[in-house]
Amino acid sequence: MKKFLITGALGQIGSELTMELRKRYGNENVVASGLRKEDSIVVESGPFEIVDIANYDQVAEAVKKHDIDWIINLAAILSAVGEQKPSLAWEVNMNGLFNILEVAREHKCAVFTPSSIAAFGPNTPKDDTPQDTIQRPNTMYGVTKVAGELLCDYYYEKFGVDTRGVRFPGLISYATLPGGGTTDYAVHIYYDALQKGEFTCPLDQDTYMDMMYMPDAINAIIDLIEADGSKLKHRNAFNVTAMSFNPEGIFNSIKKHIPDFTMDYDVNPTLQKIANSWPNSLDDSAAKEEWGWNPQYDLDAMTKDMLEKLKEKLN
Ligand code: NAD
Ligand code: AKB
Repeated sequence: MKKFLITGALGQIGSELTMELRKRYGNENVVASGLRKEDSIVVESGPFEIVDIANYDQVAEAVKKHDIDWIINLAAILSAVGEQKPSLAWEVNMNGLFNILEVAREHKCAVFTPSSIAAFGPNTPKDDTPQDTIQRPNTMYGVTKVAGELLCDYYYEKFGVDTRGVRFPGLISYATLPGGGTTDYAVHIYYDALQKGEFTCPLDQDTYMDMMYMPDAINAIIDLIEADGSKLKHRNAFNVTAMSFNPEGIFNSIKKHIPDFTMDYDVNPTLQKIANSWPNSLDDSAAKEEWGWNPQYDLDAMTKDMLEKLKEKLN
């Protein structure tokens, strides 16, 4: 049985991935980790370690103690926070990733680490953005993501570390709030629709971005980890997407369930600049061809499920 170490396990993806992996591989085989212990089912349901990925020794200790086969590196600083704290973003996203890869090389672990649509930039083709294309991002988060893709490729080519990753779009979920990104509005809009009946959107109405519902993101990670490595050509940077919409699109989808819901705009220039530099929609054919990527949720299916689950959670 494989043993996993998940870094950043209390975050938006980690809190759900940990539970799904524990279901499939057994609680004892999935070690969650984070900067501190919190009241969470993730901490209570299986092994948990304090691991700051910027601290090489903490990463190495956790890997040795639990005899880890796979490190799933979800610890990161996201785009909006990264623009406020660029040196922290570099420290965690680059030096932290370097530590993960070094420990993986020494202890013969495989590594999954996600990239993002942020790895693209203003001169990347915006529509049907190809798998292999221009990547000149203009955010610190984007710089660390494109450099991270290259670093993971390097560790595979040079040292044979089995590195894998996807370029996630904005992820929408109800279990854990997002950690400070540009796509977060597409989560907050559901909370405000249910709790206030109105939402003020920080991005303008023409802003299209790729998005995905969390169950598809969790399946993407597990499917890629379980894929036959010999069939993978784009190991660390697979474009994956499930839908592309602008604020009007998600608003109209919610309005089908909450007819009185209203939305206005108060554009945040920092977020808008970031969003404008990202693609409108990705071409994810390489992921489909190389490991069978096949998302299940479109916008309306996601909205229906999000509203149902969030209503239960908020009651
Ligand atoms: P998140 O912000 O919700 O969670 C990240 C976690 O990392 C947090 O719990 C934070 O406390 C922790 N962390 C921060 N610094 C750390 C450090 N030095 N050591 C250990 N832990 C640290 O992020 P997420 O949304 O779960 O994202 C996980 C990964 O997926 C990141 O690499 C992110 O770039 C990528 N990604 C996420 C999205 C999305 O929409 N959520 C989209 C594209 C890519
Ligand atoms: C962000 O907005 O920073 C993230 C991402 C798309 O990487 N959600």
